[in-house]
Amino acid sequence: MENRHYDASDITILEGLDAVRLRPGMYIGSTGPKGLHHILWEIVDNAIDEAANGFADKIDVRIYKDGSVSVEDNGRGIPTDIHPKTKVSGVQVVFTQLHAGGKFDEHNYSFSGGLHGVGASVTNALSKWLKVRVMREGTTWEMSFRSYYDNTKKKYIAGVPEGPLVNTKQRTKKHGTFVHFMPDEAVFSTVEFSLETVEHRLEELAFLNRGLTITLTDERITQNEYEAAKGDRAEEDIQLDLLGATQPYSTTFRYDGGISDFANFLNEGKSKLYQKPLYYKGERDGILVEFAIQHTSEFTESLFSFVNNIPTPEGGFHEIGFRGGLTRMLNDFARDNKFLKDKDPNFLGDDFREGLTAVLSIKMKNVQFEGQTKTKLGNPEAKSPVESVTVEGLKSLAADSKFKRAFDEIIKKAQGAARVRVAARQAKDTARAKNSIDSLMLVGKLAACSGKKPEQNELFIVEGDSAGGTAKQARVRQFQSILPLRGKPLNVEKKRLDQVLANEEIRTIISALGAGIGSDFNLDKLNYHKVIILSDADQDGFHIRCILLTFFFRYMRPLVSAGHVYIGMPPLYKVYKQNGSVEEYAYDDNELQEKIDKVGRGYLIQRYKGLGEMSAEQLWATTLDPARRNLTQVTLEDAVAAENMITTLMGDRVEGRKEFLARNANFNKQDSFMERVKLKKEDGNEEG
Ligand code: 28G
Repeated sequence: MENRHYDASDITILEGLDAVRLRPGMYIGSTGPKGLHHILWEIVDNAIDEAANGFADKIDVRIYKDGSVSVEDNGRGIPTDIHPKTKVSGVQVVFTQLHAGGKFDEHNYSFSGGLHGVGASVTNALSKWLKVRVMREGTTWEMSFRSYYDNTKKKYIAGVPEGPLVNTKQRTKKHGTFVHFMPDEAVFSTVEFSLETVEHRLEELAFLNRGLTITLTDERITQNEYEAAKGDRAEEDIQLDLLGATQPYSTTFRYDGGISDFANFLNEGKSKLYQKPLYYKGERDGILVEFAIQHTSEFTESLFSFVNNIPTPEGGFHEIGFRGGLTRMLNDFARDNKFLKDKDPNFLGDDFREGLTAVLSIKMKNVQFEGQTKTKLGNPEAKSPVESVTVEGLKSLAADSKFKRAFDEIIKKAQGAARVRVAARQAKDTARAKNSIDSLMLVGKLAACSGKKPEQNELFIVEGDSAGGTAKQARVRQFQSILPLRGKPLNVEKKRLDQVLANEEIRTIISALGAGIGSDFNLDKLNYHKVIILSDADQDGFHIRCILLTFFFRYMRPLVSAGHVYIGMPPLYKVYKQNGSVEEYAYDDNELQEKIDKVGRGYLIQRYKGLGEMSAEQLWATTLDPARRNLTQVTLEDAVAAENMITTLMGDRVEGRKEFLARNANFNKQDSFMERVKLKKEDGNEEG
């Protein structure tokens, strides 16, 4: 290899880089794909710092066909003058001195920690070559570095300048820094940058640095190839796109809403309790705290936290402070606004975090990362400032009339969560207190099967005591359980869902299923792998079905998503001959004509107004017998549709309700709403 070092005195400086080369893992964690990307993040971090300090607003990242990568910013450009102490240029210092990157002058906000911020010199040390171009004061400066095996010394020499920083005299109006490097394949197990990883991280950085424009270009693939691989554009369209066939894949990220946009992005496609995320930025004891929160109608909490732009999925003291602040402020708010009466206990933090999507980004010095993957903030001093800023921020937001509704929605959601929590505990207590009269009563209603294999067991939830009684006679005891629901216990129009939860039959369902409820719901404990709703084909039956689906959707969602819920379809008509020689069942009006034709002359029709009118034999033949029945598996979308029904039906919007009832007035048609939302047939029950 060529070894035209321009100055022997550099060798002392370079010894640091040789150490990096000798033990890369000490500086970048590993020499696998993570380490490879790490040397890119080092360079990107420097560009981000320049932007965070207000000197750059654009960063371009490019992956080349040969596998090299470049980063360019439009900042001030790394200083080119000779450093009086070291007698070399600022550029050379940045790329050859360990820890020269990241933390420059005292005045700016520059934070780093852990393996991050080890500096651009580490990237240089682990690259085959690295080229820098600085555009400053109207001219262009260049310098390049190289790593090679020294045959006489029998070792690698890392990041050696190929010459001093030179002014190319190339005049330019641009300003900024351009760094282009080739990861050394002798160091890394793979030198192939992952477009997905790079793209994901750059988008994250664009969210975290509001207003910053970040572009990514990957010359290894064309625009068309990318889109074909993603599959979000029609194949024909892609083929016709001539420009896209030649242009390298390129994308631009810029979020003027910063982490508020991030929260919105994370909630895309979900139903939100309020549209504009609650955003605040503040500072306490030298710690910058920024958060954006938005609640959805879902149940899971997702908190995305960052320290100095580094994700902290393992959490840490900043998250503890944030959660504490959220709980404290919202409980205060609930009490001040009479959502909580004097005698009421506080909400739990969990109640406020149901359906919460939050982005928390803090900046602080001397970070200590801990945990399995070193992504947990270990600085205890971060907790209290984050908590204070969170409380102060939420207070100021709540005082703003624009956000009043959002806070009300949050509290209402917490009330729901608290009710479920209490109901879940009650259900648990009920299950535990096996001998209590209460539980005996609950069990009394349930005609439980004798078999003990949940995979084989079926629970029929049957509308009405009389149909329930028939079903008990008709069932196969070994694997079919019957739970009758009283005629009108679920007056769903009048009752809010929380009241429904207090309902005895619902509690019976919870204890019969045995898998808990809400966040405690555990599919592994489920007693029945088929939960079959059997209701009449009239308005009441329709309501009961909706409320049950809504209940399952809200409080036992995994039950629905795992496909355990079914709708049993009793027939609407029996077509038969007086002498009993033929009997055919029709499940809708079309089928009725078919069956009439089939039975032929002298047919009679019986129309079933409800399940209660069927005999045990008929119910068995049409609805219970696995070989003959007509079961429809409920999908998550069906449950969503059912929930929408309930919200429309039970909400204050009378027009919505009228409209809905008008549209669905034809209850003869078994499935006026189920028809619109595609239902999957039970396995092995192919009849359409
Ligand atoms: C494009 C890829 C990565 C950078 C700057 C700008 C300055 C700077 C960077 O200073 C401090 C002082 C001398 C070594 C600072 C410019 C003050 C005034 C800067 C980057 C340390 C480094 N004017 N932009 N470093 N020196 N962008 N982008 O790396 O001793 S690094």
